[in-house]
Amino acid sequence: MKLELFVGTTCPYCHLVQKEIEKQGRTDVEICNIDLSAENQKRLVEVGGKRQVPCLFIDGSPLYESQDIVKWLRKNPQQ
Ligand SMILES: N[C@@H](CCC(=O)N[C@@H](CS)C(=O)NCC(=O)O)C(=O)O
Repeated sequence: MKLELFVGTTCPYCHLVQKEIEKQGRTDVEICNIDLSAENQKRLVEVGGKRQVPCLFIDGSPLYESQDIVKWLRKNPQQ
């Protein structure tokens, strides 16, 4: 399963999700920063339909909302 987390550098909701990833010790989530890459920002808007971060792409399907992302990460631990 391919996991990509779109984040912003100063976004507190993103930091919360990234903390959960650290806490779980996950190495299967690629971080895509939209402030550092115009390409990441373009892909987020094209696929997700909005520029809001955080957004987790699960095999290319976007999941918005930090609490929903944390819930999903807890339900789907790294294999
Ligand atoms: N309820 C959302 C709030 C996310 C949010 O407000 N993100 C801000 C950055 S801190 C954002 O992306 N704002 C730009 C936008 O919504 O287009 C969550 O918990 O994920």
